Amino acid sequence: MPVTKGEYQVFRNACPRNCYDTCSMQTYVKDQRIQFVEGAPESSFTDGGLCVKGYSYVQQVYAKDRITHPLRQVPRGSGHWERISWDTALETIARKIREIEEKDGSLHGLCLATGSGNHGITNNSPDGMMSSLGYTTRTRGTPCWPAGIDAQAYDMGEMWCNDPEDLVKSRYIILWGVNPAWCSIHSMKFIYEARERGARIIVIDPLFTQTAAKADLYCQVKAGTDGILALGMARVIIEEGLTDPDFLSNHTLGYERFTAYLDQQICLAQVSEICGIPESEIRSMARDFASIKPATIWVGYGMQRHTNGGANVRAIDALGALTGNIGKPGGGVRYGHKTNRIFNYYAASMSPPQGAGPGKDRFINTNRLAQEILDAENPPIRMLWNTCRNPFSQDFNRPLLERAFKKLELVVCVEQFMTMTCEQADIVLPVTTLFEEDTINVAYWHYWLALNEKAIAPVGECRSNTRIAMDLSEKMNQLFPGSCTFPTHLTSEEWISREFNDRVYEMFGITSWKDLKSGPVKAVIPREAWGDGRFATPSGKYEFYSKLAQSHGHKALPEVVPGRKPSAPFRILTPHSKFSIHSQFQNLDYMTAFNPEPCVRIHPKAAAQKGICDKDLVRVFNDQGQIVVRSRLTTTVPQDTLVLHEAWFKNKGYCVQNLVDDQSSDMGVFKTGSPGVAIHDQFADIEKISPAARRFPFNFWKTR
Ligand SMILES: Nc1nc2c(c(=O)[nH]1)N[C@H]1C(S)=C(S)[C@@H](COP(=O)(O)OP(=O)(O)OC[C@H]3O[C@@H](n4cnc5c(=O)[nH]c(N)nc54)[C@H](O)[C@@H]3O)O[C@H]1N2
Ligand SMILES: Nc1nc2c(c(=O)[nH]1)N[C@H]1C(S)=C(S)[C@@H](COP(=O)(O)OP(=O)(O)OC[C@H]3O[C@@H](n4cnc5c(=O)[nH]c(N)nc54)[C@H](O)[C@@H]3O)O[C@H]1N2
Ligand SMILES: [Mo]
Repeated sequence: MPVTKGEYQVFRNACPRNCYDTCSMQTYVKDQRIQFVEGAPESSFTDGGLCVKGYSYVQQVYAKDRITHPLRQVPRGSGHWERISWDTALETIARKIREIEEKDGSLHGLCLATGSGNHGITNNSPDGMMSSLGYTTRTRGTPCWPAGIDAQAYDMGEMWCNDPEDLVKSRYIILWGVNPAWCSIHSMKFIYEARERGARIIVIDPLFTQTAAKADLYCQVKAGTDGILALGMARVIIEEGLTDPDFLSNHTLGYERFTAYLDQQICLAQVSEICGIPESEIRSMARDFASIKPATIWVGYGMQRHTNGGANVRAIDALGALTGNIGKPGGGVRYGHKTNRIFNYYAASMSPPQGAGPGKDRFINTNRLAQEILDAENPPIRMLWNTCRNPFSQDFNRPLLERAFKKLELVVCVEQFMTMTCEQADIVLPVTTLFEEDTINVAYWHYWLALNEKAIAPVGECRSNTRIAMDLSEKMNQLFPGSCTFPTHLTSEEWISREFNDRVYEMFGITSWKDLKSGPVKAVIPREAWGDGRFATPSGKYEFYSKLAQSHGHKALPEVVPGRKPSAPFRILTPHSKFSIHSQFQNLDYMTAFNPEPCVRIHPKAAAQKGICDKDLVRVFNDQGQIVVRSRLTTTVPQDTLVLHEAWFKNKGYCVQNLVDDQSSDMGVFKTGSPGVAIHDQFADIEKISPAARRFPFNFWKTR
């Protein structure tokens, strides 16, 4: 039962977005309607506050354009939608699944495309639903962080880092290619507190971000050259005798080879030239980082989205090891962690039906969805079940995706809003928001666990992912007995209970998940990441020299790997926005009021060369496609760079993926099954649209 506070019933919720902060929330309900939300005060991470997106949730739930009943579009892409019943929708889907199986003798023609729309633990049910039908095709990997995960796995055995709340103990903090002022706002208070206690804050980013604006030192590195910069710093640290000899001799492997490499290959003058940072600045950063203890580096996901992203993260890790900062309070090279992923993942793991025979799922690279659909043969992918994912907004090479979708016979999209992907679907199934279902949430950054309670009845005919899986199972078995093993009658309490085990209870110091009704709880963390000096690598040491990396086709040492060659005059960066999480939130009226229009950010000098003024209509184009958008002149971007933040602006036809291709980054296969994407190694040109051209109706969304 919820707590009653005055005229409100107060429920526990947890923001399930793919975000560092994964906020613990409280939801105030009156007359069965959400009135407002706030951050939970019990979590010292959330600390009673939400971000601008979090505060817009009430509008998201009750938005007039939310999809509240199943829809069918005939033909696909025509815009001719009709309302259908759940029964019709599920029967159409069930019959198609059976048809595929009969035609191909397997279910590999059925592909699940999941993304990061909802990270609630029971929201892994779409995976379980597929397993319960048989052996299907699945997307594997993640666009967020794969290259960096592998890099840390080669160096230390796995990705793991200190509690972000321990940032307050740091005395020197490098925020390297990360923008917490926008992407992890709750971390900022720990950074500010560290500064109040005397820490210096350094930001290394090609863009002068809002985080950079708060720093003591901003270092405008050229994109993709972070590895070289780190190796330059390493050379200074070694030359000036600022290493930690105890840590190096007791806990590392390959130090001699690493120093030999630096001696032979790394020259500071060249480093300075390549990275665009003065030699004196590289020296003083290296000295300060090595001598002010404890020092820490937060490596962002933005900086590893390059063809050499993994190699660059390895070079940065090396700085933490050289100076013995790894394993110390307030120290370490922070990237993320998965230590709390110890749930049962019951909703995700079902057995195939009897008679599915021996078989295996077929996996495709999640970061190359379009190409993988086009390439899949014997059997081809015939049906796509798309959930928690908006590929037409978020996936790479949009023109190719349009081609790939033409190959599909049936597209089902489980969604809240009429997204660009729904526009390319045959059937849209309306899904609940976090306030309309029960689940539990943990983060990949902080160490809190929170309950998410159903605060209101589902809006309209919306159903949760798990409920949809149960209902499809029931329909399958009704039409084709024994064809699906997914449970059909579990209560949400049962779904949650089945995710817990003794290890989870021990980690979070609770005896029942129901304890979470009184508030979120934090994992009991015995020591800092790698605090005992034992690493999970083959040697048990920090490996400057990794044979494992070498056996996977990479350099054994964190060597310089050149970036992708430019194919057009400007680099385009498409990072994350303050006002959206990917394709979510920017579509709401509340957010449009803050951030009405998309734009391309360009340096005034570059703009002058192109005859572009502020707010001009411009065309950004490359070999793959184009975007028409207004310009914004700003000195926060380098002269050779254009910035277009990723987001879905409803009705504006804006889609950065017209320009971004699916080039893989160097690492990711080892730990996540697929390489990452070089999202920031993209190039384009820009031109002003002449007044004459503007007289013709301009099709914003059509690629060329
Ligand atoms: N150019 C460029 N592209 C990028 C990136 C970039 O930086 N630049 N970043 C990449 C990264 S790191 C990521 S993680 C991806 C994110 O890409 P996606 O995973 O596609 O992310 P979202 O747009 O957040 O969510 C997808 C959809 O899930 C829906 N949704 C929300 N809640 C639920 C629910 O409970 N159930 C269901 N079924 N659906 C729900 C939302 O309405 C939304 O349409 O984008 C990647 N793409
Ligand atoms: N508000 C908001 N918060 C979010 C998200 C969101 O969409 N909106 N998305 C969530 C998700 S799924 C993720 S993966 C995280 C991402 O969190 P972050 O990693 O913080 O976010 P990004 O904006 O992808 O990239 C951060 C910075 O990397 C910089 N960068 C790009 N290339 C380079 C380079 O070569 N070198 C260096 N040094 N810097 C470079 C970009 O300029 C950018 O400022 O945030 C999460 N939080
Ligand atoms: Mo992400």
